[in-house]
Amino acid sequence: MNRREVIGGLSLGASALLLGGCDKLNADPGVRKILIGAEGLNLRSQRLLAGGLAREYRRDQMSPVFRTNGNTRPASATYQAHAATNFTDWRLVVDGLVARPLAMSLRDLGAFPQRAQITRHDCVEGWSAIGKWQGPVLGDILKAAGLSERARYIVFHCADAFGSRPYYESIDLYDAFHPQTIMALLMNDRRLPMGHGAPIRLRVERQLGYKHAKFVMRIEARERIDNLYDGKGGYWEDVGDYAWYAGI
Ligand SMILES: Nc1nc2c(c(=O)[nH]1)N[C@H]1C(S)=C(S)[C@@H](COP(=O)(O)O)O[C@H]1N2
Ligand SMILES: [Mo]
Repeated sequence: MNRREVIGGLSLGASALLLGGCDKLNADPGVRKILIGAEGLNLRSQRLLAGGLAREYRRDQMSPVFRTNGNTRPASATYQAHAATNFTDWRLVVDGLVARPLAMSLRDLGAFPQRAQITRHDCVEGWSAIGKWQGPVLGDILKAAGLSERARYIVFHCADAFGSRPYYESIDLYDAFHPQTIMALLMNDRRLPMGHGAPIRLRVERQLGYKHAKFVMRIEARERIDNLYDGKGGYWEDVGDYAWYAGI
């Protein structure tokens, strides 16, 4: 059986599994309101009709060149010091509405089961590239931290900024616990290069490129995002009026 058939066969099962895993979420009146009501046709049609999984590709379909976009070298002195020491003393913080705040080294992150996926990245500026990403599943990290019942959003705080505005992004729990939502440590089988977000970046495969936060330093579980920065849930959402739910 080739990879494509495996993925094709998986998609029904995985979306059933996903729905199973989301029973608790669906039972939450707030989440039900988001899924059914307020967020617009794109979110609803993607989630109810698309069958759940982003397409995965074969090795021979990988792009020979995967360009970088946005910031490629965070200016912060702290970040640069970590980069100079191969992120040995760097820690990924997981905090906010969690029972057990975490500060994880690259080794800790490597100890989670690692998921690999070859997917297509689509930038809103009109380019795409197919690459391989590997790292722990975000849901496993959130389970390790013990997400509070009050948490509705997962926010990714990045090391870089445009001027005085730090880059950040956010997703809801449906995408946070999606089986293809991973924190990538490897790109195309190598440690994530700085330009692509070293040491770790988000892959949230059914959304556009700007949601895939690079240089993630801190993952924060929150009840609300309307009281963070300009309240739209992400850097480009705040400054460029980009959609918060950027379904492909
Ligand atoms: N921290 C951070 N994450 C970011 C960006 C950025 O500038 N800073 N740019 C976004 C955009 S618009 C795209 S298309 C992708 C580009 O990822 P790449 O550089 O690996 O191609 O990262 C996204 N994540
Ligand atoms: Mo982008």
